[in-house]
Amino acid sequence: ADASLKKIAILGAPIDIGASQRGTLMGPAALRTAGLLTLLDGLGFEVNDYGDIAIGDVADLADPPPDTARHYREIQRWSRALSARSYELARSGAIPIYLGGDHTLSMGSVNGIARHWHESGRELFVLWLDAHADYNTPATTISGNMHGMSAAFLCGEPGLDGLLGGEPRAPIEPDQLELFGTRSIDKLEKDLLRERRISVADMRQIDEFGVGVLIRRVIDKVKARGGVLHVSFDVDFLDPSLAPGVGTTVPGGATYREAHLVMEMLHDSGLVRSVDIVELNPFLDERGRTARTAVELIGSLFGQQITDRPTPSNAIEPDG
Ligand code: 4U7
Ligand code: MN
Ligand code: MN
Ligand code: MN
Repeated sequence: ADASLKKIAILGAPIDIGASQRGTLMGPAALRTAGLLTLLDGLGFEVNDYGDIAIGDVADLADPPPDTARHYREIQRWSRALSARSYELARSGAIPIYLGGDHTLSMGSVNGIARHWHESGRELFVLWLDAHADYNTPATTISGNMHGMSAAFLCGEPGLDGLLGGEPRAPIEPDQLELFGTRSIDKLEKDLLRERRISVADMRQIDEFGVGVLIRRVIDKVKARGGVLHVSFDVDFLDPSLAPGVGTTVPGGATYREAHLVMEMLHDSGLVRSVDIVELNPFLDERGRTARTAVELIGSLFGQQITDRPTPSNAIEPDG
């Protein structure tokens, strides 16, 4: 087994201007307070916490900001810094876990990771656990909030072309994106998803077939193509009764056990190489419940089990 796979790199990104509700900037601190590092350490990982990324020394670019992308300039700074850092972290062989921050974090984190896997000749698949599709562009958005544009940006949709400046952009193909847990899509967003034939495991499908069947389908697809997986976990994937600490709650989300099963099966797949935890808003949380739930789920993603089955699938597999 590849020893570097037992290394986890934690990086916080206290961004909150991508959303309309302020407060996700406290997310990294809340996730640490809820015991994320101790938990991963206890699961046998060598955990390095690189603190929160700073954007103070990132110079502003001069490209014209789209007028329907709010706080474009600030998000540009975060995205450029994150992409560069994320590329380095992915290259080190460790498993990066990014602590948000709102979902604009992924524009930087996933771009850097995608660049790395592109250079390594492996396909990167992105599993988007989220109530929303985040497939708006400056041309389709109703709110102008950039956290609703990150998946579209990563698939190379037009409208934010200058966002990364000189930082190399590494778009994924629409068939490398897997939306999961979706239950709120805007009208123009829906049209675009259909046009691009993006795979969507929405809540209706989850009700009908169960998360087990649907997540197995994703795992099998990634395995068949020799790819690796990035998990972009928007906490609003979870039902609001279980995760009140988010700004954009949508009823009818994943239950406690559905979410854990997803994470457990992903762990057993051995495919996960990087993770975002985004949209946790501690200002809206109830006594840390949402933060603790998110941390428990990351535990399942990294091998926490009810019984410790001594099966071969019980470990992250070395690169094939
Ligand atoms: B999140 C929305 F209009 N689609 O674009 C938009 F409903 O990262 C929501 O998934 C986006 O939380 C939600 O503003 C972004 C809205
Ligand atoms: Mn999201
Ligand atoms: Mn969401
Ligand atoms: Mn949100």
